Amino acid sequence: MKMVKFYILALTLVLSVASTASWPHTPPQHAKVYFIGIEDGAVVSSPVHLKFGIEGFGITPAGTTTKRRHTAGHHHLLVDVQELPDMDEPIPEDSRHIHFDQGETAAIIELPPGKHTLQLLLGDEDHEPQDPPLFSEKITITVE
Ligand SMILES: [Cu+2]
Repeated sequence: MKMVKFYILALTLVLSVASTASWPHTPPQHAKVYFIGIEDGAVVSSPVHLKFGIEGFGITPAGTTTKRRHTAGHHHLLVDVQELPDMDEPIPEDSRHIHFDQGETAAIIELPPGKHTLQLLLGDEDHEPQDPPLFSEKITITVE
C-alpha cells in the first residue's frame, strides 16, 4: 500500500511540472510577429520596403545551436501563399517562401504590379515553425 501512495505522489509531481514548464521553442502566449509601416490594403510601388516586427520572442540566425534557439527564431516572408505550410515540417524555400537566415528584420523585394498577399511566419534553427507557431496577419497590398 505504501508503494502505491508513493507512486501516485510521484505522478502528481511530474504532472504539475509538465503543466507549468515552458517547453523549448514555445513562444509565450502574448508573442507575435507583424509588419511595421505597411497595412492591409496599402498601395505601394516596387521595390517594396518591408520591416518585420516581433514581440515577446527573439530573433536569432538559422542554425543557432545555443540555448538562444529556444527563445528566438528567424523570419520567413510568404508571398502570395494561400495556405500556411505544414507546421510540423521545415518551411519550404522558394520564391514565395523567403527565409531570412541571418536574422534580418527588413527586406526590399521586387513585385510585379497587381495585388499580392504578404505574411510572416517565424521558424526555428531548422526552419520549422515554433509550437505554437508565430505568424502574422496576412495582408493584401497593391503594387502600382
Ligand atoms: Cu528559415
